[in-house]
Order: sequence, then structure tokens, then C-alpha cells
Amino acid sequence: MKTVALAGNPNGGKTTLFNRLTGAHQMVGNWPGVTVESKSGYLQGENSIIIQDLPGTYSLSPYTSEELITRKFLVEKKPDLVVDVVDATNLERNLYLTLQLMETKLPLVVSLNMVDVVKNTGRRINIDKLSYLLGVPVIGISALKNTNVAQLKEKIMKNSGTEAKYHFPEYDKRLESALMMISKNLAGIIPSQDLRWYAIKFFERDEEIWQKVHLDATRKEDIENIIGTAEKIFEDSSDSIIVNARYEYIAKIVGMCVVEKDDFTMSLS
Ligand code: GDP
Ligand code: K
Ligand code: MG
Repeated sequence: MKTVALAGNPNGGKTTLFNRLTGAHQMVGNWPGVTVESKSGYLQGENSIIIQDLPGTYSLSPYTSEELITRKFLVEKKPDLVVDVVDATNLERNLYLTLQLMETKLPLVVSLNMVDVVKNTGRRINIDKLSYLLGVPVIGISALKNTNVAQLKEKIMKNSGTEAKYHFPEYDKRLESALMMISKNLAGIIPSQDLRWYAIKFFERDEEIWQKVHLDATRKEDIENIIGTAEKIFEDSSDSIIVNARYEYIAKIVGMCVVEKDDFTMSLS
């Protein structure tokens, strides 16, 4: 039995897609937070794959119950695949969660939803390039209109239970070196494929993780010093350093794969 988790921002179309993939009729609502309890069902025609609709979240911080449920499921249950439902009309904001999903090193497929809406705007997203830059399969779909959902289903079957092929998003070098030093303190305590996730969470001073992982006083102090040094260098708090690093990375990617209609008009005038 394989488990495929649907993750994504609230209102990105997770439940609509869940219904398409499973043939279920979960209530779809045009407001955030409808999926409080997570729902599951078989991938239609495939009794060996269970689809799990997770609560919508913008982040994997431990601040809301949705975030806690979603990240607990991802980090502890380790699904065989995560399908990240990205609202193409809000690409930048949605990619913020995508990057965090990539920090878990779980196998990932991005379903770029609402392409029917983007089509009517001046924006063009080069999906192949987005996929190449992320190192993750990206399928443009419309869950509402059932466009490309069959192709997504194929990707789900092909990628479930495989190893993640993407590289971790690489942030500012000074941040990377701090994360590397934290990882060294966690080596032997945290499984190697989870080191990136835990190093970032320790760096962010994530309370849940600091409480959950038992470290001796020396390691704790060492990590505190690494964080403190980074905060001095960046003149910023550690959690903001990470937020900024993710948004910088997103800006770079979006700059390479999105064309605005205005780009053409400006170059012609
Ligand atoms: P969730 O919060 O992620 O579960 O999102 P929902 O499935 O509840 O969808 C939120 C709203 O977006 C609903 O009104 C859906 O009908 C609509 N929606 C979902 N997918 C699409 C799509 O591909 N295209 C369009 N135009 N609307 C969509
Ligand atoms: K909703
Ligand atoms: Mg929902």
C-alpha cells in the first residue's frame, strides 16, 4: 500500500483534485480551512494507492493546527509521494510551501493547478523550465475542468515510492555554512536524509523540534552559537533569514520561467 499526500496552500484546489483522483465527493469551499480533518481515499482504479488530503497551509511552521497536522504527517508518516497543489495564479506565494516540502526530501510532484485561469491573463509560465529549475516533475492541470488530471495520475503512479531526485534548494552561502555546521551537530542523532529539515528547523528556533530532539548541553550551546553568529552577520533574526532566503530563491526561479505580457509591450515601445 502506498500513501500519496496532497499538500498545498488553502484554496489551491486540493479538495477538488482529491475528488477527481479518488472519485469522492468531499465538500469544496471557496474559503480557507475547509479541510480541518484530513480525508483519504483510493486513487480511482488503483487499490494500492491511498490519496490523503492534508489541511491547507502556507508554511510548515508549528504555529497553526493545520501546519502542525500537515508537517507531522509528512515528517513522521513519510508518505510515498507528496503532490504539491500549487495555485498557478499565486505562483510566488505557493512556491514558498514547495520549497519547504523540498526541505523534507520526500518524493515530490507539483501539480500546477488553475492553468485555465492563468490562460486568461497576460502571464505565461514555462512549465518545463519550472520543472527543470526545481528538479521536480510539474504538471499543469485544471482540477475544476479535469484538464491533464489523467497525466497527473500517471505521474503519481510512476513516482510513488521512488527516491526524491531533486537537490535541496541552495540558499545564501553564509546561511548554507551555518546549516552545515548545525547538521554536523545532529549527525548520528538524526537520519542523514532528514538532516536538512532538522538543521533548518533548529536554525529557525522551531520550538517543537528543539523540544522533541534530545541534545546534550554542548551540542545545544554549539547550535545556539552558530545561530547567534548568523544573526549578527545578517543583522536579522534567524527565522527571517530563512524566510528571506526562500523568497530570494523563488524570485530567481520565477524570473527565469514566467513571462508577463507587459514584458513584450515594454520592449516594443
Ligand atoms: P482547497 O482549499 O485547496 O481544498 O481548494 P478547493 O478544492 O476547495 O478549491 C477552492 C476553489 O477553487 C473552489 O471554488 C474550486 O471550485 C476552485 N478550483 C479548484 N481547482 C480549480 C481549477 O483548476 N480552476 C478553477 N478555475 N477553479 C478551481
Ligand atoms: K477551501
Ligand atoms: Mg480543501
